[in-house]
Amino acid sequence: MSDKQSYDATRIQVLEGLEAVRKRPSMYIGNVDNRGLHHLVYEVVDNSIDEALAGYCSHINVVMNADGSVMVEDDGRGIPVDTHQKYNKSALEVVMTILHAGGKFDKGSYKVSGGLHGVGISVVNALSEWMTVEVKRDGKLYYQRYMRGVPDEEVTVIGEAEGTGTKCTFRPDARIFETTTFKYDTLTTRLRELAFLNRGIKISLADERTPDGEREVFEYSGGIVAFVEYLNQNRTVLHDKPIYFEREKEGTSVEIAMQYTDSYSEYVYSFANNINTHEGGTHVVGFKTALTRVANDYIKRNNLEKGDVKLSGEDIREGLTGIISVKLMEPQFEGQTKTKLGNSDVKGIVESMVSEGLAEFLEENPKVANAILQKALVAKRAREAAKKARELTRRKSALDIGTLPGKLADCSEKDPSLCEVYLVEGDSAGGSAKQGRDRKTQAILPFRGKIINVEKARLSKVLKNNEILSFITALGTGIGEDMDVSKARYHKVIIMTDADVDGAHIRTLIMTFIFRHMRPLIDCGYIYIAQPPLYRIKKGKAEHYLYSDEEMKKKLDEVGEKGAMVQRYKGLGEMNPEQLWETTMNPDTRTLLQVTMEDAFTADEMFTVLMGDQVEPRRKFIEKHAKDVVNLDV
Ligand code: 0RA
Repeated sequence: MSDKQSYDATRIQVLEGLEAVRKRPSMYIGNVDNRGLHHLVYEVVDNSIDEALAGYCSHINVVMNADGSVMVEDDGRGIPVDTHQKYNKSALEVVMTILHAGGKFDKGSYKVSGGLHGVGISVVNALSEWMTVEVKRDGKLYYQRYMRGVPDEEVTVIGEAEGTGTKCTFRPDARIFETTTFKYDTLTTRLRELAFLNRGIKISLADERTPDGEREVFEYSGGIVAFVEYLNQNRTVLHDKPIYFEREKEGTSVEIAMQYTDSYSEYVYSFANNINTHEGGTHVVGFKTALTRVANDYIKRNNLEKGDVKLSGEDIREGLTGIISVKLMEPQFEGQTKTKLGNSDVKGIVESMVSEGLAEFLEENPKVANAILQKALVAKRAREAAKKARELTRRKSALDIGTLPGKLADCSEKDPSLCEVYLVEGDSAGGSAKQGRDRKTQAILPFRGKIINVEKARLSKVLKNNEILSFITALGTGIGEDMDVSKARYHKVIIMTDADVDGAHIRTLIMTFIFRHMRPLIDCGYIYIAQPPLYRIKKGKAEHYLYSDEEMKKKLDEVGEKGAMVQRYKGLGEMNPEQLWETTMNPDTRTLLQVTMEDAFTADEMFTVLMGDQVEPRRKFIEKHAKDVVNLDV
């Protein structure tokens, strides 16, 4: 084959590769929604992180530009620019335009490769309206530009350069993505996480889309110890410093940081090659096994409790904040969302590290050990009490429908996927909703006033609360460990509270309970928030319902203020059944906000801060998130 022919052949291959990406982007980056959009940035940053993990890069700089593009710059070795034998063109062009070419040069270091990231920079290139790359290497500055993945021209030297590094800038293609506007807070969360997970790397982020845009630098010499301290900043800790273990064996590195607080929940997050392993895996199993065993050994050896007590894993993890981070050569990602680590040898490494390290820590710190284990023993008693209470609720609901809560007005349809239940604040609104509803598919469960704050009470106490009990019984799924989401009696649970501060508070209480004890309902997308109108304008025979102040003002300018009657709804109770149906419940005309969990850390932080007992962080949080708190789209 002549050079010319082989060049043409590779060109065709490139175009076919790019076309495949543009035709089915979701195969490469998940959905083309907001999440997929941000994955473009993570993909480019991951390449720089890989370069840092290989020991060649210390600073990554991310800038959100005014034209909607994002720049990612690092001080690594720079993408190689020499001629690639197989393709007969610059390696830089190969990395940027050929699918899965990126990582193949450089074996023997950790690569972020799983179902999520690690698809290669060429995918970002293919999905960008334009992209440019600058490489500093050998004293020269190399440059290439692409339109929808296709190079404008060959790699060119455009100047001289000091040092080495890579700078990528890209603007996502609006023909591909539903939205092309990056969110500063979304990038912040992930970049901060990466800085925690990769001790010492400096990651800067700047929002230059507005003159006074935000900027932050993330750099943690403490690594995941700092991560745990960050997660616990609004909690009351049982010991000053997080416990930290680190081990490296046959190319696999394991790090764990853990710290107990007085919280009643567990916050253990795990990562493999910087990817959040939501579904857990061998690293998590190894950790949990060792923790439970060491705790039980300690109790026995030190006679902390009479008789033969056995803590369960849950007991010893109550109030635990922990980060498990492993890095390994060939991670196997399994499970439904490919976020479960499968490598079996990791379990043993983690287990022996934690067994040895933790036993030693407890022996050396008897005061801390005592505080941790006494708390676990209390948790065990509470768990047993809660189990009894749960069995009561379960037995009740299992016997017959007669035991469904008396206040529930159920629907007649039996197929849960067609059924919805409205949780309505107050008996009077509940009454209107019962009259106004579609009886076939809509059930109404009214509840009175404030429900219990689950962030400040153990489950055994929460389960004595009547509003909560009614809700659990009506749903039919059970809660916590023995929850079975497939038993849900409704696939839409719609929280309907007044459009005021009290309403928002009550909504938060309900969502906190669901988040802590019935989270699968959120994962399944079953939780919704109703949007009742704020105003009614009546002029002559015409009536309009408005859902925000802006809408109301606009409407008044259209219809004219003269002779218009404006009513501001203070609560749901002021609407009659027909109005409530028309504005908030009629599936053809209503707006529902679906509650999603983009990121468990943000949600955790939100509920800890909003519902916990420290006042100052709450005030700050509400100030910063004033608009989100109103909408509470977690
Ligand atoms: C392949 C080989 C080498 C470095 C890189 C890729 C590399 C890629 C990216 C992407 C963003 N920043 C990057 N930094 C480096 C090793 C080159 C050598 O051996 O000098």
